Amino acid sequence: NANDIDSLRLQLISGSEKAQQQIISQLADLDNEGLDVLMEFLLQRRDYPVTWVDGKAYQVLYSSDAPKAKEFMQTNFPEGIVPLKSECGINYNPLQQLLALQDFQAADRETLQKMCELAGPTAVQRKWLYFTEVENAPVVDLQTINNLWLVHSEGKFSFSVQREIWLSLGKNWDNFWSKIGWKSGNNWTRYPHEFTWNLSAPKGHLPLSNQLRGVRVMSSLLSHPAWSTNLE
Ligand code: UYC
Repeated sequence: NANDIDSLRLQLISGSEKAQQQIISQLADLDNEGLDVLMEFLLQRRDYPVTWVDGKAYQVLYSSDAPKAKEFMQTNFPEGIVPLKSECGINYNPLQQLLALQDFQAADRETLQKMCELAGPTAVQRKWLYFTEVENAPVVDLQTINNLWLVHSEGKFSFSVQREIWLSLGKNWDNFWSKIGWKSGNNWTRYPHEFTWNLSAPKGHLPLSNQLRGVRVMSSLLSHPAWSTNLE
């Protein structure tokens, strides 16, 4: 009823992230009135830096069949809520859409594809990266890819999350692999079926970087200036 909705609306605006997360799920189950509150919430927050709480609200509306939610999204957020900035004219909207749908496996493929596009046509053909190509990747584009993952994974997945964990472990690769679920004991996690393609995965589990050719690419990626440059 109206009172409950009002109380949820207030808690959504003022609660902790944890509370906001739960309220968004509750609102999602309420259909119409819940969607109204989520739409109002997204509009109110559009002038502030985007967080994963916005991402969760966005995902509920994005997946809704309600015509008014569809119209609202088309009018206000046709390209999602993360600014899709690129220095080299790359279109990140397909990645945005896969992440909004929580299709993490397809989003992971798309991410590798985009990273190769960033590196140029020879990398696109090769389908993997040299560490020098990663070093030269533009800060803006890496930040866009990273923000998309972060915002649409409740803050769980992204290169910057992986970097934080890696640094917290003193850059010890073996401890890092087991922490993010890429290795168990002496065994590498096998691609693709042994990876966890949803939010029940360990923090930093995605996006993947194949280690077949060594750690150098991932080392360059996690050391990239993108993670310590503030463009705003
Ligand atoms: N794979 O094991 N991986 C592939 C990972 C390794 C291997 C792709 C991650 C270890 C082969 C992705 C891990 C290893 C192929 C990942 C992992 C290995 C392949 C698809 C845990 C053997 C086919 C994209 C660290 C012991 C390669 C791509 C080919 C593919 C990811 C084998 C995303 C995170 C050392 C044989 N693995 N990979 O890069 O050329 O091809 O067809 O890391």
